[in-house]
Amino acid sequence: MSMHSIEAEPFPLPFDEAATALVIIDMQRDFVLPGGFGEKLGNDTSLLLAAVAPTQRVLELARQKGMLVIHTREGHRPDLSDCPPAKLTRGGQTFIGTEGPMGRILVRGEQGHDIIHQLYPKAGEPVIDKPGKGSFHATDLHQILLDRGIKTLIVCGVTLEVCVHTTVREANDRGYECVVLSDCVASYFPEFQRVGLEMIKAQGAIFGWVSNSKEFIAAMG
Ligand code: C5J
Repeated sequence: MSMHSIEAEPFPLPFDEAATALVIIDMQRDFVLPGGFGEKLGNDTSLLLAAVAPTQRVLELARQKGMLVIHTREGHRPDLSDCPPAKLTRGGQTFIGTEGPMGRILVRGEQGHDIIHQLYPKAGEPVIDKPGKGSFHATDLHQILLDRGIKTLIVCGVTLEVCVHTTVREANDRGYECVVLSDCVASYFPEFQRVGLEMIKAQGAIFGWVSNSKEFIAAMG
């Protein structure tokens, strides 16, 4: 056991380093880089790029400390058989599976589906390929966390109000304590970023805690 306490809102959270995992959600080229799916939907990807450097610092420390690091990717089989038909035509347009500047959009194995080089997984770090927004739906994430005795999740990634929120809400229901690092998560919508963080920590940590990369690094000593 190696206990720490992180300054967080709504109150500091003690955590055992050996029972804590860093979860980095969907830092994929299609979402984060200009020319990907996110930009094709009309979004400003620079808002997401801002989360990369702080997440790199957190990732580097987690690796140094030998913490479990988990990466997720949203995407689908090349034949799209795991993609609900409704998801294909959201917003009245078809994006998923069509040819984009970085290969077929959100299709596994394509360049755009993979993780940006700055946060690229190292050998031995589990990569969870998920067809949904949440990281538990139709994946083996819960089993991996159970097997390692994980109790606390330090959460980074994009987008805050979609895949990060869905994951944290589900994780909270499964009994994990989640700390979302505010500078390591991002949304295409500044208002959603602000309100999304408020929602997590509301009502005495209704489904998690909010802190930041500096506090995580300080807590780890
Ligand atoms: C979205 C995600 N926003 N990773 N995916 O569609 O949040």
